[in-house]
Amino acid sequence: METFRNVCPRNCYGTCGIISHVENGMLTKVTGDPKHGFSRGRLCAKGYAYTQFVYNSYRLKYPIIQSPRGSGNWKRISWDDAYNIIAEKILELNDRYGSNLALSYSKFSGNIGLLHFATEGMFNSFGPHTKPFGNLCMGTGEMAIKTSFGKMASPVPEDMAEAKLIVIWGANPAVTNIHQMKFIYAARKKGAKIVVIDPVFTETALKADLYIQIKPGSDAYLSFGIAKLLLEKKTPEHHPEHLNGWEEYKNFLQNNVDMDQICQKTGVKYEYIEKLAELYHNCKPAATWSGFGIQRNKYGGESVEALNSLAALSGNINVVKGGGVYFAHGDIYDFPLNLANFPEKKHPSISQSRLINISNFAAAIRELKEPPVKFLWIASRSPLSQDQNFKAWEELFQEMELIVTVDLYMTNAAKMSDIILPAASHFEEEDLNVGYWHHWLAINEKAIPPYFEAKSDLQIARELTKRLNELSPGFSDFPYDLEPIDWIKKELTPEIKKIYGISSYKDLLDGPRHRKQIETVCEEAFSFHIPKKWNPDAQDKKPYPYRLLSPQSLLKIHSQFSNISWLHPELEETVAEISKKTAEEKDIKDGMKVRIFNGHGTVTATAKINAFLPEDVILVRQTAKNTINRLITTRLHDENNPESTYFYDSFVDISKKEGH
Ligand SMILES: Nc1nc2c(c(=O)[nH]1)N[C@H]1C(S)=C(S)[C@@H](COP(=O)(O)OP(=O)(O)OC[C@H]3O[C@@H](n4cnc5c(=O)[nH]c(N)nc54)[C@H](O)[C@@H]3O)O[C@H]1N2
Ligand SMILES: Nc1nc2c(c(=O)[nH]1)N[C@H]1C(S)=C(S)[C@@H](COP(=O)(O)OP(=O)(O)OC[C@H]3O[C@@H](n4cnc5c(=O)[nH]c(N)nc54)[C@H](O)[C@@H]3O)O[C@H]1N2
Ligand code: SF4
Ligand SMILES: [Mo]
Repeated sequence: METFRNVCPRNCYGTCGIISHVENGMLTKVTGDPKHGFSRGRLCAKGYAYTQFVYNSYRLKYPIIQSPRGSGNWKRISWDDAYNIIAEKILELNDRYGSNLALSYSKFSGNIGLLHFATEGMFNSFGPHTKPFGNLCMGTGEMAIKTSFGKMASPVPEDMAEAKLIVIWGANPAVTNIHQMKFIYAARKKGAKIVVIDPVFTETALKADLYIQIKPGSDAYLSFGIAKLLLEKKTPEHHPEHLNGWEEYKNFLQNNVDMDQICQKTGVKYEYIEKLAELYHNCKPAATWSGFGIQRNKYGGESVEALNSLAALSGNINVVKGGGVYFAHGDIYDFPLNLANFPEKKHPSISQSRLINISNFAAAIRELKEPPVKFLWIASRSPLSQDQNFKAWEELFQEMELIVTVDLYMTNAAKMSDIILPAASHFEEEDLNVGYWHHWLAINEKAIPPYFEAKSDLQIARELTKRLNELSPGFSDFPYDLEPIDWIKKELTPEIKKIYGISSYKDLLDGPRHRKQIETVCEEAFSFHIPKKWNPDAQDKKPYPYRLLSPQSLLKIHSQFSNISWLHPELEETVAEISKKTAEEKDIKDGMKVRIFNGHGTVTATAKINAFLPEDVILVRQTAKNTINRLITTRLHDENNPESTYFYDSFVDISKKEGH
């Protein structure tokens, strides 16, 4: 039996260290890496199910092609044939339009290892193309953190154990970040108070000392209310006059913030706001956790900025271990990211790629002319379960001349592709991983041979660019001779080695390494911001009566893991949680089949009455198949802004299904 070090590369707070146990080339067991200081030898249930994720009858084994598109009439082809068909189409489009602007890709977070930027690197090596930008998950919060602090930084999450107050705004770590719970419990053991602010009474709320049910999108109001009460206490420490923007912020709190309006806007009783102000006043250090949930609506940026200001006013800007604003950090940007930043090949007349906002990808691509996009590559992405605006996607698919999906499993989008290439799992390839929550760097070793004919995204990029160059010399300047380990070494520059205290990648084979110098925020660079448009009297227009909240679920990462029978022994059904009042008004009983609908379509679900749910909220967890995202279409404020998608700003109606 041999063991290897792996890293869970899912888009998850954990980025856990894994020890894989291998016998005769087979992965027989996975355990947590005890040397990983955040996950500390543990995985979540999904992590422990990795053997079934790797060896699974639903996993894609060979390149396949279907004709006609969407028919399900799949045929196995060789890698050689797949590369030829793809390369010929790329070259033909280049001939037709005189550039590669007709080529685009949709890639997001299936595997967030550094070598998975091979897709971006491959497209850059073609020269100007049509390129997504932004981050549909945390773009809004990232911008807000940078606005307040001048940079992205987030404290060491293990230090949360030292906080005396932990206020979790719109995160549900008992589901989405289970390892963090041990640091939260450790803090509580030492006397810390835990507060959860969420419209939904979540699994995390259940563990809290104080749960505050807030109206979605109103976190900025609540934090201004708390700040106003702190200001009125007149303790000198709550008058940080030395911080940028203080006077304006103070005047705003004094003159524009009305506590009755705050209670009305947030749905939170005055006594609870007072209680929160007391806690922020008395307990230091205080950890303010800006969850990703608060920034999935159009007030998200303002909410995150307002929480940053509250942390500053309460004297909690990262000065004491355990305190500060927790959101996510940008450690990854310290790496050269040689694949993501692979220089774009020069084109004689086109200076750069066309940029498309990932939060409006399908609709924006469809509007492009001269040339239109005709070739789509989908990798690490499940748009027809995770994105919004399905109608635009479905129309986009019609307009493409070739769609290639690289994935481990048959996703909804893969079903609409012409060619599917089977992707390797992280046990079958090398990689280098940094997370966005904790500050550990880890190497991912190749532990087992690829499953049937699966290949890593990097291997595919190497082989396809090579084929392109054979057919059209000089088409791509991708260095296809470089092996994965070469790319790993290239990431470990002298500065990176210093930051992590290593001398070579080999040190990582002994265990993950923690960053030596943690990027911190400082008071000098901080500035208070007040909302640009402040109009508490304004009423939000609701095109349909219920707000649809569709957060993450425990036993999946977005659309992934739904085929793992250890986790999902039965076919996943879509469950719509509704309030008692909604149930009465619509004459819906527990377990009944219901229709949830809006102008974008209808999704059927099974009703579940949730006695704690706000009356105007319907809660549906994401499912891979009968996906609720069909009902989600949100607008961007501004095409050029890398804001997240406002998944939680969608409105629906509900009725019982005929026959009930
Ligand atoms: N098990 C599991 N873990 C995951 C994932 C997964 O799919 N499954 N996904 C990973 C990824 S990519 C991400 S981005 C993270 C996300 O994980 P979290 O940061 O926990 O974010 P969400 O699950 O989107 O939402 C958290 C909570 O925000 C609440 N919420 C919604 N709107 C508001 C609001 O306006 N104000 C407040 N205060 N609360 C609100 C929701 O009810 C929800 O309970 O989880 C990661 N971890
Ligand atoms: N309604 C609603 N929708 C949401 C959200 C929400 O809260 N509510 N959350 C949003 C958020 S926070 C996020 S992060 C996005 C996630 O959106 P996606 O990144 O599209 O999510 P996944 O479902 O994880 O899909 C990733 C795909 O990559 C594949 N994959 C895994 N590893 C590899 C690999 O090595 N190579 C290749 N080529 N493919 C691989 C997986 O099998 C899977 O099909 O979803 C968003 N969508
Ligand atoms: S899904 Fe998240 S918590 Fe589970 S093993 Fe992977 S990184 Fe760790
Ligand atoms: Mo995400």
